[in-house]
Amino acid sequence: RPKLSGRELLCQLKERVEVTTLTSDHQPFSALTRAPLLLPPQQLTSDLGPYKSCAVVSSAGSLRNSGLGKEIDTHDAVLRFNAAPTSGFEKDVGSKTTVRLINSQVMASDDHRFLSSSLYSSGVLVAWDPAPFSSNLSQWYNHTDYPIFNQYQRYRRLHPQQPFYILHPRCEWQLWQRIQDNMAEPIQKNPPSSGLLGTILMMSLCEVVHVYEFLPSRRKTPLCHYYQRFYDAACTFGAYHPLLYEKNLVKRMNQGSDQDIYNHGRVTLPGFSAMNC
Ligand code: NCC
Repeated sequence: RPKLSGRELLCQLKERVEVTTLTSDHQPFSALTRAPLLLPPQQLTSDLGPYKSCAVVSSAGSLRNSGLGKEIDTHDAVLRFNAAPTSGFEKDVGSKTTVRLINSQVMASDDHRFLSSSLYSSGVLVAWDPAPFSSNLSQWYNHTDYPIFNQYQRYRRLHPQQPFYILHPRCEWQLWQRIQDNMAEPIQKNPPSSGLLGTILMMSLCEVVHVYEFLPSRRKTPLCHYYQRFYDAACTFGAYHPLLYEKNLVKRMNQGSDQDIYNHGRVTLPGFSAMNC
């Protein structure tokens, strides 16, 4: 199979990955009339943006001492992940949060105090759960990895004003397929990491997307997260998620320079609206 150029890869993403979120009229959720999930009536992409310039801030330990905070905050919208804080780390990661993408493990585990912690109360929330490959929504609804729907419903009741979406699981596997089809070897059948999902999400909302420390800079470190004293190289290279393959794909699509990666951990990708395919 011929290796696709960066441009061709970008067009494949635009054409074959649908960034959609669940809405209240989707089956089986629309049938839950007695205890509604409180899903939004509209898609994330019709409620939010479009933005000119966006930042996706990975949670990597290599953000520590990066001094990237000011630059990150100049973007029109900033996406962060899971329990990644800004408070106390502004110099390195900035303080603006427009969207927070969270996995269902964060929503369900007691340590994260998802329902009560103020960490989650700013910006738009988007949740996702590793859905079984090629399952329909009803099959997934009955066998989620973590209790995403229960927690979603509880959070929505406590914070009815905060916009909160759930990513359609089809998006995970369409993205996974793009990775697999562009790699020479079989990759693990687990969904892509929040990092790549968030990048695609911003590509559907923004003209240009800057991803920080997804491809590690010269500050590369076994420190897992910039906000925790926990060391594991698997955070950067992957175990459950096909993270190394995700990074390979992003490297091929990067429109910025290799020096930008090395010095700033910065990758530049065009948004879908700015691409001619
Ligand atoms: O670690 P996590 O991701 O929250 O990081 C968000 C995204 O940043 C990129 N990253 C992170 C650390 C690092 N050293 N290098 C990186 O490139 C990755 O793209 C990552 O997706 C997740 O994807 O949701 C993940 O979540 C954690 C964990 O559930 C949450 O942090 C909550 O504690 C997972 N860790 C475990 O399950 C133990 C992680 O595998 C993936």
